[in-house]
Amino acid sequence: MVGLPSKYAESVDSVMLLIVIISVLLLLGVTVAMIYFVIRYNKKRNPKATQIEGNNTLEIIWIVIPTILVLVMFYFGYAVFHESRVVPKGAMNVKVIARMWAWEFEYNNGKKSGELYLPVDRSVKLELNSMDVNHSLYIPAFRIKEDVIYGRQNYMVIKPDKVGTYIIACAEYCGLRHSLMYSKVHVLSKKDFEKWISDF
Ligand SMILES: [Cu+2]
Repeated sequence: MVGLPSKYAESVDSVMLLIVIISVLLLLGVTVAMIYFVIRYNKKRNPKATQIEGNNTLEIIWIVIPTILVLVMFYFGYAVFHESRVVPKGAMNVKVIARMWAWEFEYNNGKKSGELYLPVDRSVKLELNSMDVNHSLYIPAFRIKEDVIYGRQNYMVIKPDKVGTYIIACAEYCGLRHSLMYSKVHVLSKKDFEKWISDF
C-alpha cells in the first residue's frame, strides 16, 4: 500500500483487504461444497434421496466460525472507524462551508479559500457546516467521507503524511450542479503552509 497520503488511509485499505480475503475464502468454501454435493448426490450416484438427520458438531461449527469471522471484521472495522472520530490534542481547526455547489474553507486567522490547504504531518479537525442542503465531504485519497448536514455541525479528522494535491468531491446528491461540486486539497510542507496562511 505504497503511495497513500496518510496512515489512516493505509489502515482503511488493510481492513478492506481483510474483509475481501474473508469474503473470497467464504465464496470458495461455499462453491466447492456446492459442486461436491451436486456431484456426490446426483440422481445417478444417489437414486434414492438420503434422509439427513441433525448433526450437532456441524451445526456448532457453522455457528461458531461465522460468528468469529464477523466479530473479527467488526473489531478491525470499528477500531479504524473510531480512530477517525477522535480529535487529537493540538489539532488545527478549519471551518468547512458547503453550499450549492461549492466548498469554502475558513481558517482561524480569517483567511478563506475555495481549495483546502493543509500542512503535512499535522492533525486537522474539519468542522463541517452547510448553508443550504445536505452535502458530503469526500476526500478519496484519504479514505474519508462525512455528511455535511444543514443545521448541524459535523466534523472530520485528517492527518496528511505526504505533500501533494488530491481531489475533494461532494458525495451526497445536492441538486443540479452536484456533479460539478469538486475542489482540491493541497498538502504543503510546514514552511510553505506558513507562507500560504499568512498571505492574504
Ligand atoms: Cu454538494
